[in-house]
Amino acid sequence: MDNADHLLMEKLIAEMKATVVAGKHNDIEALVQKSLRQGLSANDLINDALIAAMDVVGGRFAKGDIFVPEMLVSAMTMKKGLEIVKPLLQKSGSPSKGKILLCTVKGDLHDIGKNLVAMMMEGAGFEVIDLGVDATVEKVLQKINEIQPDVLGLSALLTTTMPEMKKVIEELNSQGIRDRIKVMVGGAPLSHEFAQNIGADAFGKDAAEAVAIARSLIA
Ligand code: B1M
Repeated sequence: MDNADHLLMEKLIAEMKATVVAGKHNDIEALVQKSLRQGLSANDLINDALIAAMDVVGGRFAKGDIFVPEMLVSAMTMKKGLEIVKPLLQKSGSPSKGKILLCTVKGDLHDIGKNLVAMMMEGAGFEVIDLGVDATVEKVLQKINEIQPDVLGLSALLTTTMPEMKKVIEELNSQGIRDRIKVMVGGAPLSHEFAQNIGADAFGKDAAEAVAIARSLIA
């Protein structure tokens, strides 16, 4: 890539980031398609434009500069962008590398990060069963008993919903099935230490790390 290409990529990334921050959901698809046509990689697009934009949005929300409706429109804009990148992350035809049950825990409606993890997992050849958001302990356990996944992936973005993860693990213990399944947790407010404290097998910092961890947990 020469200097002119590099500058063009930076300009496109900045434009996409600004579009998500401003919540211009009608503009994002064309911009993402244009960036991919120009040779921007799906990974750079996701990390440097889409995720980076949500960090800006979160910062503005925390300062009280914007409110939930604005945050929601930005999230919708990011999702539209992700949908276009999704096929590029997905491989098909190869046998499943393992079964992953994913969800966002009870009380928590944040699903962008979880969806990204799901896309990357599918792209890496895992079969992903997504229980969605606001998943109660009962719903998670019922699904585990039904489909017998290799890994349970729990996501939380709110400090107030993190304790739900511990409740799921406690329930796995009390049903005597904890040793049959690996548990990975993730989400911005979590840490390795938290994962260890609640008895999870692993903490995934981001979607790429989540894939690497799933591989090692299943191996
Ligand atoms: Co909310 N929100 N939100 N929000 N929101 C946060 C999380 C917040 C940090 C904003 C802030 O104050 N700066 C704050 C939480 C504070 C706290 O708990 N300490 C917050 C709040 C307070 C709230 C409400 C309470 C606001 C209100 O109503 N007053 C409310 C709660 C609703 C609820 O859940 N019950 C709320 C609502 C919303 C929206 C609905 C408007 C929207 C969500 C839309 C949606 O997801 N469909 C929203 C958004 C968009 C955000 C921010 C701005 C962005 C989150 C995001 O999508 N990030 C967020 C601020 C921030 O995080 N910067 C914020 C991009 C995403 C790709 O990253 O989810 O971290 P992330 O996922 C990463 C990694 O964490 C990891 O991989 C992903 C990819 O790299 N990962 C995993 C995630 N899950 C994983 C699982 C794994 C492994 C890795 O293994 C299983």
